[in-house]
Amino acid sequence: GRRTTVPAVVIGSGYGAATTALRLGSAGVPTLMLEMGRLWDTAGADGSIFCDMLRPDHRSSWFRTRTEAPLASILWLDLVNREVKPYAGVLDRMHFDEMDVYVGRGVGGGSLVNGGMAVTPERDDFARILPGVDPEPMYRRYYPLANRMLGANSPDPAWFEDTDCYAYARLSRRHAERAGFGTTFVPNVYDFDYMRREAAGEVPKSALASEVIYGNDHGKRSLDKSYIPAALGTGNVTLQTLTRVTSFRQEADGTYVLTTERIDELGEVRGTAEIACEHLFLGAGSLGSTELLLRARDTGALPDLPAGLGEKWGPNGNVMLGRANHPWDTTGLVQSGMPALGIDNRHDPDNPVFAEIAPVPAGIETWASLYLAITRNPERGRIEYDAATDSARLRWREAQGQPSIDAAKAVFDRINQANGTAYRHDLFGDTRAFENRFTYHPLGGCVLGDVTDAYGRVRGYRNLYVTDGSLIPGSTGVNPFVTITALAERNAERVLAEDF
Ligand code: FAE
Repeated sequence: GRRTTVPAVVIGSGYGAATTALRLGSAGVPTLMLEMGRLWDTAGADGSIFCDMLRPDHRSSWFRTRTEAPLASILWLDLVNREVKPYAGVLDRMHFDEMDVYVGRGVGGGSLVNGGMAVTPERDDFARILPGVDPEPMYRRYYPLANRMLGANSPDPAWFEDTDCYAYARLSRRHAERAGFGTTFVPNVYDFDYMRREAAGEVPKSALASEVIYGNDHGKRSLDKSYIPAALGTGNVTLQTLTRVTSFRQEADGTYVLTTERIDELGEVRGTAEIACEHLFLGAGSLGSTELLLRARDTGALPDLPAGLGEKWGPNGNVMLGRANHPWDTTGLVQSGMPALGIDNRHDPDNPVFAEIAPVPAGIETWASLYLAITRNPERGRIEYDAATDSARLRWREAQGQPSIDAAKAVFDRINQANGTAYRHDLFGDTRAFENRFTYHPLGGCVLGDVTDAYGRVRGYRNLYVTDGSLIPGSTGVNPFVTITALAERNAERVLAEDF
């Protein structure tokens, strides 16, 4: 293959990568962003950029023959999954032995598929999560900056109390309050004014048309509408899509040389190329960045990478569960795909839980209330490099998820008791009430202060950085993307001031 040389490369285009690319570009550093997925900016034959959750097609999934939705069934019927043609679709479910990890694929990474919940952790929690980071500038400068850049906003309270599309959230709030639990509004990057106009029938529907997890045609300020156009607008950032970094090495003069593979949307390999750079930023996500570094270390390309690599991985204590609603407690046919409320039990010393009240945008009355509970499970797994398959392995045992289930159960048992309701056993393929064999929130593997210094510089090598969720040791107690973004802002500022 041919070889090109650029001053800086950013791998990936999720929160950490997009933030870093903007700050490099703004500082005048010519930067190349490499993203293995496609750019999602053009409508297909049906007039839509993305498909919805109810009629998934090839655009939904990263090279699968069948979709793999998180809610496997309703009344044990596999109503949601479909056969699809293998394609560079937007949602990937990475399979490991006892844990699956959902990630976004495409320009914007997880921001394309996620629920948009923009949560800033409480300051005391932040100090516990990342003890090596001074909270003062985080809360004075970087969290507000990240929230502003991401477009976090909140619904008009009067509209929220009135609209049919949040009947499900108000019902869950009522049930939680009856058991003595408080709820809190959760800011979102989905434009709530656009959603209000959707509800009024004034604009094309997205959040109100079951668009979530496979992308949103309208309303959502994913990274391809915020940080990434700002980065490209500096004139110093170039984006190359459908390009996967397979490995990298370092030459004697310190130059990093990446091996990349270009594919087309059907997965056909179109060629390989080498890209050389002086500064290399890894923003390929917890699994992606850790895998690239482990491969570099264990194949001998970068033998001095630290021993802590791959450690302190966690699923952010994720547990999904459903409750059965009484027949008279209907939630309506239209549910906003963007969550707006959380049950806030974070201050309980025994069972700290932050539970997002999740939609079931099935277009039918399901009599189910769904939740994604974020617990503070202290268990940690490990990512390893498997030489035989040349890929990452996630060492996480299903039993390690039990503390998450215990904490969620303590909260939702009380909610069920106070309301005379029960768990749903028909949602996750078998009869389990709690599903924690997958996570939306993979965190850790290149932990700040262990594998990197306090600003994301990888130990043992110069001009090599980690910028994404792999910096955070396994848990944030709340949804993670604002923290990933704020941390990337902080680290980029320091690195630009000192290393360029
Ligand atoms: P990420 O966004 O995963 O970006 C990594 C990028 O790198 C991806 O675009 C990859 O395709 C690309 N990549 C990987 N490997 C390579 C390679 N070798 N070569 C080239 N490119 C590569 O990383 N979080 C919240 O805070 N609120 C929510 O409401 C929320 N809901 C979620 C719902 C779903 C269904 C999912 C899956 C996640 C959700 N999350 C939510 C989690 C959030 O999206 C996630 O923490 C961030 O996206 C992680 O950001 P990173 O920068 O670490």
